[in-house]
Amino acid sequence: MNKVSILMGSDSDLPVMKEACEVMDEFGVSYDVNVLSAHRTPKQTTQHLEAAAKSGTQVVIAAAGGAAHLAGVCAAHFNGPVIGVPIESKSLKGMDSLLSTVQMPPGIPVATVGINAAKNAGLLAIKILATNDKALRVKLNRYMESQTKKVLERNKQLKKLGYKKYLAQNEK
Ligand code: RP5
Repeated sequence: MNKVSILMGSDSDLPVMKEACEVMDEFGVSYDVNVLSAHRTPKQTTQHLEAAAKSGTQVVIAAAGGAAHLAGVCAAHFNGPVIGVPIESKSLKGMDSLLSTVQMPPGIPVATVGINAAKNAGLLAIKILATNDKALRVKLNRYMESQTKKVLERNKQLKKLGYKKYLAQNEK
């Protein structure tokens, strides 16, 4: 049983979705990653979601671009939390993906992150799992602390160098 199942409508989404995989790797959470489409493989997508629910998968992350129905289809077939990642599209820069993922009808919620925000989708999945997993909560706290430290260190450097030197140093 994998705790998280990651789906994307096309392998062209993988360069973005690898960031969600990296979060799972970093936190040591089991996951599977699949190219399955709401439109091109409707039957296999449904079968996968039903099997995932039966096997005890707890969170689904679904990414698609354009007329992005994948996350909605996942939410229709999987009773656990579904996180939608709208993928940036060529013609409308992902606004089409964003609106078709986020604007779900009442009764079928999809927790939608920003356009191409696969890392946040991964972290949201970790946060959901951590509500019921103490070891994961500890890892999450460490992650948040290290993020805070990094920003404070940058602030210290900025104050020390002034903005011109700071920028010049980061351009190197
Ligand atoms: C969507 O159509 C996919 O999620 C992808 O973002 C988009 C384009 O797919 P490809 O034509 O690159 O396979 O279903």
